[in-house]
Amino acid sequence: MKVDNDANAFYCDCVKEEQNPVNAMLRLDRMPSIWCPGCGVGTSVNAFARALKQAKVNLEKTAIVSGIGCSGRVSGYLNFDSFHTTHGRAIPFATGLKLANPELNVVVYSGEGDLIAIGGNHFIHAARRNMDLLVICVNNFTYGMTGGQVSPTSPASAKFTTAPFGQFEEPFNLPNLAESAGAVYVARWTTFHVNQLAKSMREALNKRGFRFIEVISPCPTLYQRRNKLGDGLDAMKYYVEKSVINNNADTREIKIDFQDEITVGTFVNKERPTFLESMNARFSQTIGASYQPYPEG
Ligand SMILES: Cc1ncc(C[n+]2csc(CCOP(=O)(O)OP(=O)(O)O)c2C)c(N)n1
Ligand code: SF4
Repeated sequence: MKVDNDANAFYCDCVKEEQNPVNAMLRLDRMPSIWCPGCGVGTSVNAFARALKQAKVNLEKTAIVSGIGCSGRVSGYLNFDSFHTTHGRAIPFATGLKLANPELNVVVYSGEGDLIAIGGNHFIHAARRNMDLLVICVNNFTYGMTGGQVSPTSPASAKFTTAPFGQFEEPFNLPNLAESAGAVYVARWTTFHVNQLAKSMREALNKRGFRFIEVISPCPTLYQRRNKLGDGLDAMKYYVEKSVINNNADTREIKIDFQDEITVGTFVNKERPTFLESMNARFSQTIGASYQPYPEG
């Protein structure tokens, strides 16, 4: 790795502007990132940056919101109006942003602990309302940032700092949770499926309503080491071996067991009125012609 010491930036020559098409999307002055070698969060960001480049959305009006955790650091590395909010509060913050300025494309990008444990209540209600948000959840089955505790997706029998004899609680199946709560777009990919992931992200960026993408991602430092699952490359081998692409799979059937099959694909892609469309329709109907519709973005 050749290090560029001339500029204020400290990054390897593999990320020079002319060489990498996604550099404009990133805050290179903040590189290197905090993520460990083999971590999947950065891989997901690469797919997201490519999707942003290809999506037909106004990048000037795109905002990224994340909560707390290793995945929650994504907002700090993206070259957009970005907000690093408190733990579990990315979705309510993003909801406020969207309602205050409906023209914005608001993306929430965070971990399953942040979004589904402390933030679980916000998640289900935003999906129920069909709030116009794209939510990207990096699911590494653990709380990485705080030392490898059990998370709401931790597979049964895997070990964690808080479950040294193996965890036994039923994990959430996130695509099914999102669909049941009302999401209009639901997909799951691993960090091996970078092209499919970028395509899903692009598709979801160009759609309105509550859109959810789960990214199954390695945490070699805490989850894998404790469970003797090797490094980042071993995680990729596991994803190759055990992933089954099944677009339109019934989300009730795609829970993830410890080191077992992972069903990936785009499971839901449908239309229903967003929160603001429903609000305008209801008030127009009940108040009548004097109602001035709220801008829908
Ligand atoms: C109110 C509050 N409670 C607890 C914490 C500690 N905390 C920080 S990150 C985190 C979990 C993050 O897990 P996840 O979202 O899965 O992200 P990862 O680090 O695995 O990417 C917790 C519990 C906090 N910052 N604030
Ligand atoms: S602790 Fe895990 S999730 Fe956090 S940066 Fe390291 S590998 Fe990634």
